[in-house]
Amino acid sequence: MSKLRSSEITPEELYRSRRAFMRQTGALAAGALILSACGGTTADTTTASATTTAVVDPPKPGTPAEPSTPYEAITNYNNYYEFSTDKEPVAALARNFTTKPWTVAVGGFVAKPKTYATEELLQRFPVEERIYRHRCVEGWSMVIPWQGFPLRKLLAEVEPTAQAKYVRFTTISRPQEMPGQHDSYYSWPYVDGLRLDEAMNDLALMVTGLYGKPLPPQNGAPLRLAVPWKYGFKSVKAIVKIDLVAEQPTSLWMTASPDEYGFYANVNPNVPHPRWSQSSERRIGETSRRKTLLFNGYAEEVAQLYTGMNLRTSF
Ligand SMILES: Nc1nc2c(c(=O)[nH]1)N[C@H]1C(S)=C(S)[C@@H](COP(=O)(O)O)O[C@H]1N2
Ligand SMILES: [Mo]
Repeated sequence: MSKLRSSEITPEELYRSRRAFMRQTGALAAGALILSACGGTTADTTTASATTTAVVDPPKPGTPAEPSTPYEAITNYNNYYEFSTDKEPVAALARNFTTKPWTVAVGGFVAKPKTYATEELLQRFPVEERIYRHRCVEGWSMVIPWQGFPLRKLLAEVEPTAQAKYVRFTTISRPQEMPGQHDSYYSWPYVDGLRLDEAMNDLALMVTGLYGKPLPPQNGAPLRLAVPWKYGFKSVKAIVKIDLVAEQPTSLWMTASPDEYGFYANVNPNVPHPRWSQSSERRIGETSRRKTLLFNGYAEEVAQLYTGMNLRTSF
């Protein structure tokens, strides 16, 4: 993101992304000429949405439910710098990424450190569907039907001790399969973290699936985080290590660009990124921008975590 042009907000990029999006959803196959007429083509929302039911944030009375972003878009427009700093190539580059066998080691300040195989996690923690808004710091968003289990259940099982104040998530190091990890501009492996009470919030989800299918590699298989009230970069992919720590972790993004990315990264339309506004966003599949909501619309669930904090300065 620090190398990123503030691309998401230029009309040219908007056009290009919409073309790519339509190609992915098959809209172009139906005829490129509809491009100019397809402002928010409702056809965009009709694909592959077989399994959606439980909406985590039910629509307020009189408000239409937000349709889930098509599977094709969620799985072909990916930020995953281990593979590429461009979104479109990620799916192909990640296709043969080895996700089995896989273990995640949970340790640090815990009474019962444990290394779990993915299969064991799935056995121990019943998988739920959570349809979450996903807001990237670059200014685009999706609605994603994840499957997974609340992180709090996993943390409870290892029993954090009194010294544990933060949780640090680490992505796998595997440069032989992840070409982006040869780019020494970034401090691999990808790391990010949460305060312990944030991590214990019921919304924080360990994701194992998408649209009722196993999580594809480009979306962070076999295990990634979804923290829907924070910018997307907090939702770490391909997690192999979860450490309970005493000090606030320094994320890859804080290291790469400390003036632009902080630890909290709560979605906040009132605090601009140094290079662009955060007041609105482009929902993938829509043409006009929509207003970005404080805490990405999850204030009711999480605002109490930040009582007394200055949300303008604690980015
Ligand atoms: N390991 C890792 N996790 C990551 C990233 C990354 O580059 N590497 N990108 C983040 C960013 S910026 C976003 S917006 C989301 C994108 O998730 P998605 O591709 O499933 O939509 O993943 C986040 N998690
Ligand atoms: Mo992002």
